[in-house]
Amino acid sequence: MSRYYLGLDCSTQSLSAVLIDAESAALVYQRSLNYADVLTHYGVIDGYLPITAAGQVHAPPLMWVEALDALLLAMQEDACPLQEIRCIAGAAQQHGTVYLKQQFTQSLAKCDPRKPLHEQLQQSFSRLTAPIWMDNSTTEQCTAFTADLGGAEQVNKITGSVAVERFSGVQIKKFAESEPQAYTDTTDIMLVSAFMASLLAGHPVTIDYTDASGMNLLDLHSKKWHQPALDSCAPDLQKRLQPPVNPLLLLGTVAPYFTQRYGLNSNCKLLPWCGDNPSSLIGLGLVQPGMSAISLGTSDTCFGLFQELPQRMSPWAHTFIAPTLDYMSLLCFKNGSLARECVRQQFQLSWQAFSECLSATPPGNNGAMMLPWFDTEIVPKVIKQGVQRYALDADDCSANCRAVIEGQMLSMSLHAEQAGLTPTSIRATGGASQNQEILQIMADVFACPVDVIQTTNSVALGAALRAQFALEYRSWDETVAMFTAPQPVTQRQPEKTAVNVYREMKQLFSQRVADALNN
Ligand code: ADP
Ligand code: XUL
Repeated sequence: MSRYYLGLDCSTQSLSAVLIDAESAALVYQRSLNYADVLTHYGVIDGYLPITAAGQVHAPPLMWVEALDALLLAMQEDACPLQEIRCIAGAAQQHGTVYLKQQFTQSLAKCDPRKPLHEQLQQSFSRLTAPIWMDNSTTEQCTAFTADLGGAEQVNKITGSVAVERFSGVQIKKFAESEPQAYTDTTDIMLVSAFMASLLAGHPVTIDYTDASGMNLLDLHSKKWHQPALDSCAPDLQKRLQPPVNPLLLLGTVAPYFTQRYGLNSNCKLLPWCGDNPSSLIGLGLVQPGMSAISLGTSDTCFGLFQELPQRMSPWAHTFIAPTLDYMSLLCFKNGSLARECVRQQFQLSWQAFSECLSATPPGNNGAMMLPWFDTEIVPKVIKQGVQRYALDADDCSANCRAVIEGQMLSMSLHAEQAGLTPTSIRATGGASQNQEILQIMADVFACPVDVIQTTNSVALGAALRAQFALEYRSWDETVAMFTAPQPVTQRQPEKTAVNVYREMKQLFSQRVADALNN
């Protein structure tokens, strides 16, 4: 019997697949499909719709449906061995909510494999767009929710995070308050992860523990919905969510639509989908406490696994249940790739030229510094966007390239430290982790070695490894070992002089962040 496992990643900008063969320990296939490039008719830029109201960032869920068909078609055309796949797992951008009518369940159950899925699901939505993690339009709801639950510390202690705008509970609250009739018409509310899993299963699948912990609604201690949190957000919310599921519990087999249309095996098993960051933890091999990872994607994230819930939760970190059923701590910085892209585009540089600018400038940037708030920021909380420059000419190409990267790394290091994450080694991933000059600055600022693993798509790889774990019953260490060994050639070591420069610079940076936030 084959030992092929497929991992899918429905991220902000693209849907990706990674296929592994556990027999030969080989990654046999990878493919990624960018929504803005391939599904142009949805009109998304960077994966979301043009912004029509302050802070409101939405994406059309039908686009993710169509992307799934497009990806499977591409895989079929590439002669990917779909028939051989034993189990599929997936992961998706966290926090985004999809609002469905009763019709969804019926339409899914009777999907005709001769017609594309999105044509058959058009009438399924009680809300045509889904707020995604970049949405920060719910400050008012956060305030009311926090008061209902007895204060920020209490919310953090129970749900693993203080109330945050992008988390699903307050997003649901805003919808229920502003569109009560549409909320009444909603029978199921899913996260992007559960929505995608439902498509593959052919019936509604509930939210898994890992992604449920990104909603401010789950009691992390009992792994059950926290009733006062549900009650604060919307009436009869429990009915629309169903109890959260263990991410390692098999869901059954793939729906006939996919076996008939793409030749997937009718015995192919399915797992619930996770949040992308929890999945990346596995894809990076972080199955033991101690190591940390930094993902340089649309958002930049910094995270690590631990076994016990901390006594005191940091206000910066989000604590999620990990796919191993341990815990993970995560800090999310919104000004990630999009901020780097702003500088690159301002000076019309290729990534190669951007890297050359980094090489041409010294650590510390001759005293220039940037707070890279091209957009509003999550960590630290910046509600009004605005890049701050110190001793930095806005037209100086090289200095701005270095300043944006140094600003990002200093901020990550500073806030990770405050949340108890002081890595002794880092595994880097995400689109920008292929950039060696960026990784060198990371190693110097954090004063520890930085490794990169073979695939840039640790989220999809993590999903494939979860699928393998669920069917093969090996230990986590054994499951991840073959696929997550770092590449020795790409290891970046911290350089002593640069480390000293950044140690001093961090203090000044910290002061400037505090001053900027007070103004
Ligand atoms: P997400 O999964 O969040 O959609 P990715 O992890 O796929 O994002 O990262 C995509 C980003 O990677 C692009 O927006 C681009 O800015 C960045 N990227 C690609 N190549 C490089 C490079 N050589 N240097 C820096 N950034 C890069
Ligand atoms: C994490 C977060 C993002 C999204 C998109 O809290 O909001 O990392 O998961 O990748």
